[in-house]
Amino acid sequence: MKFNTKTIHGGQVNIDPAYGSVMPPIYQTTTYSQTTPGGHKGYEYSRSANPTRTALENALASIENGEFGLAFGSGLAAIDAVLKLFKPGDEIISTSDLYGGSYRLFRQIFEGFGIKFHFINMQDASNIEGYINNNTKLIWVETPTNPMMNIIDIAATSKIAKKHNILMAVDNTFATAYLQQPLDLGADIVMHSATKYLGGHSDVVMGSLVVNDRELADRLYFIQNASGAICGPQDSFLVLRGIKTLHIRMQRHCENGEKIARFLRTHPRVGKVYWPGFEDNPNHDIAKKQMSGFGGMISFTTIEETLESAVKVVENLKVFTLAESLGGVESLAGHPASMTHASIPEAERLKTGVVDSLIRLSVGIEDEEDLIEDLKQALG
Ligand code: P1T
Repeated sequence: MKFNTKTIHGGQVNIDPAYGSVMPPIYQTTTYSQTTPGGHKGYEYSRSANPTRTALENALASIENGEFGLAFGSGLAAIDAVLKLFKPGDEIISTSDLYGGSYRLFRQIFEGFGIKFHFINMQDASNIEGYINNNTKLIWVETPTNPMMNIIDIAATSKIAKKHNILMAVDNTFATAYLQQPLDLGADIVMHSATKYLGGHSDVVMGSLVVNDRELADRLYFIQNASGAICGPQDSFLVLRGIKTLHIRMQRHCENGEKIARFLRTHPRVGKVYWPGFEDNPNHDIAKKQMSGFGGMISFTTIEETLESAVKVVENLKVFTLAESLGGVESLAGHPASMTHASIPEAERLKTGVVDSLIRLSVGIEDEEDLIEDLKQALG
């Protein structure tokens, strides 16, 4: 089955054996009757499994070309489940430029439990090996990174991980399975904040993991059930519905993203523009190799390079909404230094380029002319 068909049908066999409903029923139930202790139809308690969540988990696995999908109450809950695979003394290598909440979870929760993190620049994959030792258990890759849009070579990184027998996880939130399929490139775990493009309508907070290895899936399922950070049936239904239009939304996000990136680059009040589709972007070749498009996320700085100038621009936007999050049909603008990445110490975020004048755009699927007009008036 090809990708566009998969978004609509993937994993969705016999979705409603009772009445043949085309959309999966929302099984709004916590529990399931048993004829005798243990005598049930595969479902006993909705933390352990729920049929609507199963339908979603199968769809998630299908679009990522994976075997096993797991859905969680948020993206961070999904990352939290991955990190619970490890124990004190274990070491994890992560991209240094990543979502502020992931950084906070690593540093302020799991470091306290004795896991050591190395935050490094992975744009040159040969940087990674210097940080590997006998305790290294995971390479955590976000690509494109949030918010600097750096691209990490997934295939090259997975080769290093395999050579040293280390797990590799990719946060695929920005690209989605439409643009990039990390498991096919050698990753062991693909993670999503499904809150973003998978849900696609800014109305659900959710996370997901997809893996191919049964033993790894069993361990993650054990954690999902034992720790309990699952999502509910209504939200499962909504994200399943979102996935059905992922391909057409992403196509439009990419088209609008390109128009806006190229517009910003020519604007006299704009400083740097970060978008992997520019031919002279240092990561462009890798982006072209591993992605089928460049997505709808763009970051840029103001020419004045001041906090005040960036704040003025985001306050003046009218079609773009100033808000956290991304990946919905509507365009959003954010100020990473004070919003999504405020939990990263200033010195750390400045090292990765998250300066006070940086603005991040999640380009929606509105008419591009309206988005460009809005940016023009806000920058002017
Ligand atoms: O918000 P949540 O569903 O828990 O997902 C966390 C997360 C993980 N990974 C990436 C790449 C993300 O961008 C996020 C969430 N990010 C935002 C809310 C944001 O505005 O960047």
